Amino acid sequence: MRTVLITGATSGIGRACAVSFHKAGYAVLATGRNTAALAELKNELGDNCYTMAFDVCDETAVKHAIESIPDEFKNIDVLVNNAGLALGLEPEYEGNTHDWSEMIDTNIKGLLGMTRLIVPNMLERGQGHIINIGSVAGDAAYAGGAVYCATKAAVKAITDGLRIDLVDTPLRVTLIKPGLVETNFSNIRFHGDRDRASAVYRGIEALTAEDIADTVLYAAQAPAHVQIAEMLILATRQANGSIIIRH
Ligand code: 8X3
Repeated sequence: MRTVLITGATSGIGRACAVSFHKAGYAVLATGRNTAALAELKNELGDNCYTMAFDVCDETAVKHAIESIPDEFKNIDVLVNNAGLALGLEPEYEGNTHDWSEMIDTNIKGLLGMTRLIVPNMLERGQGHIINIGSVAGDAAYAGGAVYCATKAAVKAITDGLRIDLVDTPLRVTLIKPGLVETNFSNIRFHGDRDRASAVYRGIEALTAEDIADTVLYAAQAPAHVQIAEMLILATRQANGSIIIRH
């Protein structure tokens, strides 16, 4: 049985990935900060699911959690670096520096920390796949998104760099770049302002978390000689991070 570790598995794309990979026969290591949501996921998936509560930004907690993974889940075949968030949509000159730090810490440093801890074991075993969740936001900046877009551009560079560093190994590295996905993403971005969050998805059929989980699973299940380097998945009435048609 293959094992997948998914960060940010308590909601949205991460949770949908946990459900999809489990259905596809993987043992799932689901991680996140929300212990109640992790317990609910464990309850839903049952066997072959192990949950670990930690914040990817907390280096010590992450290290401790990874060291304490039970033997049957220890050999991670697929790492899905999904944990990430957007905070705020203000012009850069009015942005909140705490929001910036949290995005940079989670989206960049958290992803790097997980990669640094998990990849050496994959290399020792001569197999593994790292799938990073980037964003259309990493392709070009959009109004009010400077720092979020920068973190996702960093995820693209970090993913490409890792692929270069691992090119002479059997390991594969994939970047998945979702566009407009209707999850809790905007609610978090707008600090719980539900009206503002729901307006983001009004008048357009947005992607679902399951749509993205399908692409992550597709990349993971491609034959060993096929490396899906990058996928950009947009809503049909979306052309990029800025051009979105709402009726
Ligand atoms: C999420 C997509 O376009 O809201 O990363 O930034 S977008």
